[in-house]
Amino acid sequence: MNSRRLGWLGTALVVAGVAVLGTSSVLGLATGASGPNGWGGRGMMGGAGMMGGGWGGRASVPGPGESGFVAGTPEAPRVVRIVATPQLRFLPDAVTIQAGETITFEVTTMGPTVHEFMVGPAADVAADTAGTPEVADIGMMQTRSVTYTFTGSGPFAFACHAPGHFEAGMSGTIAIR
Ligand SMILES: [Cu+2]
Repeated sequence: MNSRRLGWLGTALVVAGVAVLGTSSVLGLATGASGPNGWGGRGMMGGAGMMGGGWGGRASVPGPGESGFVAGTPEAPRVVRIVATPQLRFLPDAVTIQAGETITFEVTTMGPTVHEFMVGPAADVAADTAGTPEVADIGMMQTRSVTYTFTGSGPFAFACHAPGHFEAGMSGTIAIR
């Protein structure tokens, strides 16, 4: 086996590893999102390894109606983690908040498609209005965060405005409990 072949094999193994990692992470998120303790820290990720101590190993924070819920404030925002997928979807695509809460959205891109994350009044989010809070250029396995205070009764929403993504359905809803 020559060195060129070894190089190819190495690349293939890395790609396979990312694919497995991505699948298990998304499954873990989908499963844990329904429980009060979240999905972090107990799954296959183990909080270390390839993620380098990133979002994979951290516990999520209870939301409204879940035991241990603490409303986010400007001084101590509540953290909501969202995965952006190559299928042009957010997981989860529905987030529940308490009126007036301050939330820090930590958005991680899973897969090679670069995403954006905009949050605010639903009409502004739908129209991609300039000045609406947003993080852009979230590359594969990168996490970017944006903090927003939900003042008023809404409606609020979030969306990705990378070309074609919103039109393909890459958006999410905010429910006020
Ligand atoms: Cu996107």
